[in-house]
Amino acid sequence: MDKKLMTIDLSSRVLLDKAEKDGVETIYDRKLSMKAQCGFGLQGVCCRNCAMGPCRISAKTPRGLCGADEHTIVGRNFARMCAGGTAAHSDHARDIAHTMVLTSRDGNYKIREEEKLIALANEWGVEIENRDIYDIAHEVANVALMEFGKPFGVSIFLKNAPEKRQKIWRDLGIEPRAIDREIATVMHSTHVGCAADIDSLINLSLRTSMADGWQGSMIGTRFSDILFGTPMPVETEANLGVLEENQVNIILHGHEPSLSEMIVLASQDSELLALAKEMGAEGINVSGMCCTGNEITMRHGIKVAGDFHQQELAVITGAVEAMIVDVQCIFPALAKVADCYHTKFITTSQKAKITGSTFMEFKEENAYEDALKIVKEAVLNYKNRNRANVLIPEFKSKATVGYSVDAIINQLDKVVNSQIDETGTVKPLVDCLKSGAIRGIVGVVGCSNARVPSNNSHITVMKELIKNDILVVSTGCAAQAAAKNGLMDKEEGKKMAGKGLATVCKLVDIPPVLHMGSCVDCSRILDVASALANYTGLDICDLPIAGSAPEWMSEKAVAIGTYIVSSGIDTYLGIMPPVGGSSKAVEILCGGLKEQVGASFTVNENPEELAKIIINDIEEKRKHFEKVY
Ligand code: NFS
Repeated sequence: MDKKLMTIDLSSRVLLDKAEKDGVETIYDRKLSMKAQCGFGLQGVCCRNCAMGPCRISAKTPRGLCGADEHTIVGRNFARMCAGGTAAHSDHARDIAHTMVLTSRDGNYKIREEEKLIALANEWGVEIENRDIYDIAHEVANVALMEFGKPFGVSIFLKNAPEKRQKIWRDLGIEPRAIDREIATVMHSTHVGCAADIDSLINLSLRTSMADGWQGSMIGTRFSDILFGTPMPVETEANLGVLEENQVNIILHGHEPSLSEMIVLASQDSELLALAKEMGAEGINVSGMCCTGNEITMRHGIKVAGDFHQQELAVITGAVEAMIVDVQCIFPALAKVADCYHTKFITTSQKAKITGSTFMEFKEENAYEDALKIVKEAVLNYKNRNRANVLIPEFKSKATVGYSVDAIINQLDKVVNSQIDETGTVKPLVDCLKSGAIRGIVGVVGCSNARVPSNNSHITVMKELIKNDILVVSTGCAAQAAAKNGLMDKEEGKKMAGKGLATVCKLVDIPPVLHMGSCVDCSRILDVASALANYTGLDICDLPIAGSAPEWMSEKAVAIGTYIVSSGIDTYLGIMPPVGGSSKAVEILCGGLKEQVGASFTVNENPEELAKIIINDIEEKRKHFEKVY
């Protein structure tokens, strides 16, 4: 297979040629040499949960040594994926909550959104009268930290959901209690000799994933906004063409804004800028990758260098002085690629040390100093760049990003006659849905997966949806694919949208695909869905909305998909999860759940077909919506 057909991204294609010339291996080479993948693993019927195994289920061996059948094994593996994803998102949130504990008037981290903090304090019953804002912040952080291990009660956020939804969760027993507890329960229940009932294993998977969406991720997003600012529309550019020929290029890759915010700040330090000049550079150019890229582009318009599949290619440009990472979605392969160029691959977190990288620990307690040291390392490295071996592809696209829920409501207010109607609500959006100008809203989210050509499914699905007047909201690497392909450019994007959606985009002044942030910010999508449901008095499952992850790959994505479905939003996957070995698991996830939570999964690996199914289902949902509202 021609390697260049494994991605539709033009920058990536240029750099794959360069990689070949430079003799550097990338994910695409590894994918080609991997050839056939393990069928048992793909089907989810391999159990490694005890050392009598691994046991693999086949027609000849229908049970593992303990007697576990394919349903039990698939169910256990699925539950563990949900727990892994929930752990990653929530541990990120925990770090942000700890960062809030460190805030002070003269410290590294400050409260940027006092109003948002006060609102949360009120929601949580934290005393605000006659108190210093930082005292309030610390107490609010403590309440959030208790969500990880509180011994009694359920997630503090559930009450924001429509009441009908809350009742469904209560009746099914999937209200998440404490985040760590749900993860521990799944690890316990999937230990040898515990749960061996597919219904119960899926029920546990739902509850754990709910601890991600309706607990951990909500803390992550709310606290990041309070600490670093609520995103508002801002212009940016996306793709590897954002690297600068004559500047120190720093790429921030990973997830937590506590590091990336400090690096952005440090890169503006006057002494470091002077040092960059001394090294012969015109300045310091910071850009982002993966979800850290999303966090900083949403809040500051920092340019997006690329997505998950472009991390090695960024180094292969030969123009990157430092790739600075914290946690999650970082290829260990970066160490070897960086070795072939002058790039410093700098790991910063004890949670994600990588052999062959330069480890420079970033501690929130010492944040700015640590960030200065790291940026200095990059600046000093500029002189080592081999100018003869630099290739920065020219491709980049304009994008408007920064659509937090607050930002969306602000935009909607533009069409409200404030003398007659209330501002600050989702009413205009409901009116658009009701009139049919917008047929529905779909969250297209998630990763890039080398099982399909990079970005192709994302772009195919999104283009099809907007052409059919469906507004798309996006997070994660899907959002980066959209940004790179002009779908978040207000002018270019509108041309690709159907008439109804294009008109709305013009009136409200938005692109047809809205960047809502990182994967943790899928919690913003839950907030929009709840706001629409609460405004209309309907349950979330009654609205013409859907979720889709056309190229998902991570455990985090499994947890997201599962909490989105649990929230009553049908979810459409472009990659089959490893559950195919259990007919019962497939039946429940892709059917039975509908009766329980009002939504289920649909899988189709052909993106054109996937888009068609979503559009048809949205139209079906509209029939019901038009009747009940
Ligand atoms: Ni989400 Fe972000 Fe990208 Fe996938 Fe990775 S960066 S948390 S997991 S690959 S979208």
